[in-house]
Amino acid sequence: MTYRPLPLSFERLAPEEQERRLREFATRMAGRRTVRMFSSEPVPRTLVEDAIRVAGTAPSGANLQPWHFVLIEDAGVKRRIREAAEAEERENYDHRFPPEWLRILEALGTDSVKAYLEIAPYVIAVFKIEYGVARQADGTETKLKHYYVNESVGLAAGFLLAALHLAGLATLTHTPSPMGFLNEILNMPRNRKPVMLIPVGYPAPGATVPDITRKPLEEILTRV
Ligand code: IYR
Repeated sequence: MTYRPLPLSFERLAPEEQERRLREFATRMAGRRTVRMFSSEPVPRTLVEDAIRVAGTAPSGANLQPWHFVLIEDAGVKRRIREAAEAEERENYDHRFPPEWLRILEALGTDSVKAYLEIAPYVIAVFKIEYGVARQADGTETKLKHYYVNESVGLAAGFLLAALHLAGLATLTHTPSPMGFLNEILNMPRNRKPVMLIPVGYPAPGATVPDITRKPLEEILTRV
């Protein structure tokens, strides 16, 4: 099978317009912060679904789109996820994290209490699809290899965070570890592995964030 070449739809911008658009996007993105204090104020589901549609436009290895998103709104499911995540995180903070990791987390003020998993109106569970499953005519199943799965899902998650931010919503990238419990609670098959949880909503009134800074361009860029 080969793809048919289509004429590229490409908008050539005037230089001033290039600068204008980038300045606006750069300013908006610089204002994005990870939020750990959420309000339970409802959010239109269509906004979040539209943002997930944006995530699905990310580039992926061989265009295999090895991602799946579970949009969790049900209070009972959110509670079960919170309980399971907190149980793992208690182990992490009390026994599994080495001292140097605990020190770096202490500066951020995180702990094993994950109330946002219940308070935020939505939690998006991001899964990677490690391999495809093709059913043969005789009923047997064969695995279809996926390529650059971690890179592809990371890109999709980045698109998702940017889209939600642009829509005026707060997000948090949360990675309870290990998170196999998500397959069980969300009834996902074995070839889908959880990558992260993203609570989505409005910030709680008076929410605070740590006074972190981003590395300046000169530190993150090498010119050759
Ligand atoms: N997953 C843990 C610990 C944690 C790890 C990193 I790296 C962070 O940037 C923040 C927290 C937790 O969610 O508490």
